[in-house]
Amino acid sequence: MGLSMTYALKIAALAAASALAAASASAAPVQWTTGPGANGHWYELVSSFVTFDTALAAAELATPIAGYDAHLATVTSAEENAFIFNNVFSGLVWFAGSDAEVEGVWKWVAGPEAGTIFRNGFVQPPGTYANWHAGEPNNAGGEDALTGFYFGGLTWNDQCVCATNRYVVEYSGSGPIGGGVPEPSTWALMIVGFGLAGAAVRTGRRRAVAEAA
Ligand SMILES: [Ca+2]
Ligand SMILES: [Ca+2]
Ligand SMILES: [Ca+2]
Repeated sequence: MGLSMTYALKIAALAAASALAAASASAAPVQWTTGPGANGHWYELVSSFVTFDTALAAAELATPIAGYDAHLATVTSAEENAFIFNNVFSGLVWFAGSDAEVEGVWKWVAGPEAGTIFRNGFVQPPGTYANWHAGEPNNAGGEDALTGFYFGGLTWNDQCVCATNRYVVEYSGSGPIGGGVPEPSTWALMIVGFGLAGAAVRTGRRRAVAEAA
């Protein structure tokens, strides 16, 4: 999550995410258990068309699978990219990459890899993976969010955060439950806390009205 994302946008994204949680259509999660790079993570396509920020927030709110915490998918190897393409969805989806914080500096913004830079200007940092389509990312008209499989194959594109796409939730064993807490979870929890406080205030008001009546 970029620091540039305003609090108001976060609240709007979370509100949309909460609404989505009730209405989203998703395929059954698929676990990656065999083949090179298999990590035991679960992957799930959510077929609702949502903005990047909503996908990021909604993925964080997905119910963990057996202790594997949920986040918008991070794709950190060719094998993981191919696994998702072949077993989860081969069409256009959001992944948890963003250069909203610093233009041209692409980071993973969810999951255990949150904060890892996978493209720095025109340089791919050693040990990282990316699969940009030729000529991408091009920031055409201002594009700060990562989409996979945009061009019909395995390659990636940068797209406006305002676009609406399906997305892939990844359930990773080393997420917030087992490791550090990514920033999006922190604010999601904070906003849930505010929501509860608001509900308490509303209940109090109703009580006051009832007592006055
Ligand atoms: Ca991953
Ligand atoms: Ca950009
Ligand atoms: Ca682009």
